[in-house]
Amino acid sequence: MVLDVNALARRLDEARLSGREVERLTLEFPDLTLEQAYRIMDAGIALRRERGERDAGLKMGLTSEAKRQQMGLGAPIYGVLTEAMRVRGSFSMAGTLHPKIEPELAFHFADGLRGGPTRAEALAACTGVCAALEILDSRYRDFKYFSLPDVVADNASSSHFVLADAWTDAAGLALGDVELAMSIDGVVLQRAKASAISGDPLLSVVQLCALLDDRGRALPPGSLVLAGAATVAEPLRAGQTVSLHVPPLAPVRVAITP
Ligand code: OOG
Ligand code: MG
Repeated sequence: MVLDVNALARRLDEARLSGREVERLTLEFPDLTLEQAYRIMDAGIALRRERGERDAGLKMGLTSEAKRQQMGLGAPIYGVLTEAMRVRGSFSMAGTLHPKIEPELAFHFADGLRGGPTRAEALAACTGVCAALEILDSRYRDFKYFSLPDVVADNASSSHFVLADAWTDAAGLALGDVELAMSIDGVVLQRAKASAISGDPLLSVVQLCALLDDRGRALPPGSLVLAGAATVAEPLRAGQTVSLHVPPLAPVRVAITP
């Protein structure tokens, strides 16, 4: 069977826009490679750009052991974030399929990053860090995909993200030691040190640059980067308030509406 990258990107895009799940692509294309999956992701993002969505940055996925075990997948991947995915204050469940939420850190890079930076180079280029919540959703039936190419083609389950109101200079922080505590309705359900993310969340940025470089790409100026969840994701329900505390960073909170 011939792999039509644009047709598969449209299939996933329509699933997202219509709120109707589809079967994972590897049922039809068992030999789908990771690079083909990234090309499906690129084509899906191109559709969103054609509709006027502007790039916000990139996200790393599966950078913590907790997430790799939750999803049964073995290696870090990346996805693309657009400004249309940014949520402020409240998030509506309308049109979602099976959203989940997870605790993250976001980094900002005013000048971008090229090639394969070291941790020190990534830190020097970093123009701020903040607490972030990522809302995931999968276009696949029951949020099951079983393979890295499936999840990559679906833009690494990206749906939305929420950032804290204030950025902090990363240089003064022991980044691996900060603690992330994610609460739903005031009860802490997930807690981990930031070192759960790639050993150090800036190393997740280093890994992202390597993945981009492998594909002849770089981190564009003005990008934000989600470093990947520190813990497993929690299912979302209307009426919940989700907050993430990562002292000494500013906290982030989102109210979930029907
Ligand atoms: C894949 C996306 C993983 C993370 O932070 O690890 C991710 C998924 O869980 O469906 O965003
Ligand atoms: Mg994530």
